[in-house]
Amino acid sequence: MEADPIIDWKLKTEINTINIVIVGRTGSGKSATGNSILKREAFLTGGGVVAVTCSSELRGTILNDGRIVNVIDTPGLFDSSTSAEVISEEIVKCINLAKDGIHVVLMVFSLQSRFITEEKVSIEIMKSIFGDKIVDYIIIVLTHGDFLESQKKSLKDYITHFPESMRNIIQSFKNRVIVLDNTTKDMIKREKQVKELLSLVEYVIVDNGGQSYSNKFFAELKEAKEGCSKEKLSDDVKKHLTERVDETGKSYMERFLKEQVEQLEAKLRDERLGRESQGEEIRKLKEDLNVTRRQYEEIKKRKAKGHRCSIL
Ligand SMILES: Nc1nc2c(ncn2[C@@H]2O[C@H](COP(=O)(O)OP(=O)(O)O)[C@@H](O)[C@H]2O)c(=O)[nH]1
Ligand SMILES: [Mg+2]
Repeated sequence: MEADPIIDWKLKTEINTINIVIVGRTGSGKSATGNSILKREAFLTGGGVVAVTCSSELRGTILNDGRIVNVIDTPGLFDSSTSAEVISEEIVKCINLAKDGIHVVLMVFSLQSRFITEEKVSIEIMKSIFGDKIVDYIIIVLTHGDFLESQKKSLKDYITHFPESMRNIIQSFKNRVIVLDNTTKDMIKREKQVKELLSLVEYVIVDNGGQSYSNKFFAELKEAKEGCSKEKLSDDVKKHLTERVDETGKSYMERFLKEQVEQLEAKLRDERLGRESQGEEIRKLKEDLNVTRRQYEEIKKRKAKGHRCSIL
């Protein structure tokens, strides 16, 4: 018998607890995004030493319809200084915190960020850890939407300045990308943004048939290690994850940095040739190129010395 699509939809969304994990670089606006969802200052924000989230934390709220939304805020897993061990440790912690599994991953990028190599690698790392299927659970959250407004630009216009691979990422998530302004004092706007985000969350849950992510991943690992204690299992998972993160981090980071150096060099050449190019534009490009070149040289050196990857 064919399922009635309306009943189907209702059944699929009838989960009582929704677990959302927020990942991204330090300062991208993860904690502020968590606070926007929960409508209170549940997580410390600021990006300063005191306000940086050191370890994954879970805070929850109850929606009008009685469902619970849990938000798990994480430290800067995709920062250049975060080691593969810390990433693995935090991922295991997140999965333990999300008892009913992870329903949605919010991958937070700041629209004000200029160096986005780490951001590109972060998607690859997520895929390498959880498998390609994780992509179906990811919503891209672009914070600092106020910056876009102040520039009077649409997202489409704005991202034309992003490196091609980052543009491709945003385009590939097309209907799962949301722009947020976490600082707005306009209550109507705040309400509208959260509603929009939660309907995207709902869309992802429905799209995944109401199945949470970690259940499958951990069930598989558990099966393989039957008979082990929980601590031993966690240790095994951490070890496995550390190796995956380390491997992917090294190879992707090198590839992406090389790609970015080439793109910036080409752009700089074009800007120099173009009559309409501004001095400021060229200065920024040169600055970006120098930073990216340094990062590229650094990662090549580390790789040659056989160091563990601390860049994601
Ligand atoms: N203007 C603006 N600032 C934001 C926005 N989201 C976050 N911030 C600020 O960016 C800084 C870092 O945010 P935080 O949430 O602590 O980043 P985290 O390290 O990723 O958790 C804080 O000063 C926030 O107030 C936004 O949408 N617009
Ligand atoms: Mg934080």
